[in-house]
Amino acid sequence: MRQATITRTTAETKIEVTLNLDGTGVYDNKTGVGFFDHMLDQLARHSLIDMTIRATGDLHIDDHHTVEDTGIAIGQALVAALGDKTGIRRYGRFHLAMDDAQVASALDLSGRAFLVWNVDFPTEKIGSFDTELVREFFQALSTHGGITLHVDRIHGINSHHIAEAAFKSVARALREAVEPDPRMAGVLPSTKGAL
Ligand SMILES: [Mn+2]
Repeated sequence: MRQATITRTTAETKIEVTLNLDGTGVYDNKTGVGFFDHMLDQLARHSLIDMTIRATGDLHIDDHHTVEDTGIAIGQALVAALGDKTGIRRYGRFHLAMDDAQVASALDLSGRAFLVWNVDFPTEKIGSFDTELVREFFQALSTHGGITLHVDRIHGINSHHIAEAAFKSVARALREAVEPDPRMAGVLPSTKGAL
């Protein structure tokens, strides 16, 4: 079964993430940060990865540690659930339009963390949420998931739409990359012999 549970506890946060890569996009995400939950729900729904997340963080300081550490735990859970990556498509990409916003994502489950982030937000806040935390989340996901991740905002004028388009576009790219490739059953999609 391609599923995993990661529990990560620090002085700043306690996070539990359960993923099932072969799911249907069922989610139950509670981090105490409303907008972030809304984004995590998009990530699950559009990647078809079942996702249960519980986070208790130092929100009296701000949302930063909770968002970053959730990204770390999701990355670690992805690595655990993917195992040796035999038979997966490995690559994914998706241009996603949402109202005024268009975001393009391309990723490689390479084991090599690299984030290219070209997503600017017209506002510093979405409600009480700091827009700079969107990058923090994807940086943590890339680093701890061993993902080469490129995300580009093509255009957009509304910060909520841009953030949501980013999460949905990464979700669709991730769906493609983690999917079994029927032509690659039992084969590692690399000439190096390891991913
Ligand atoms: Mn929304």
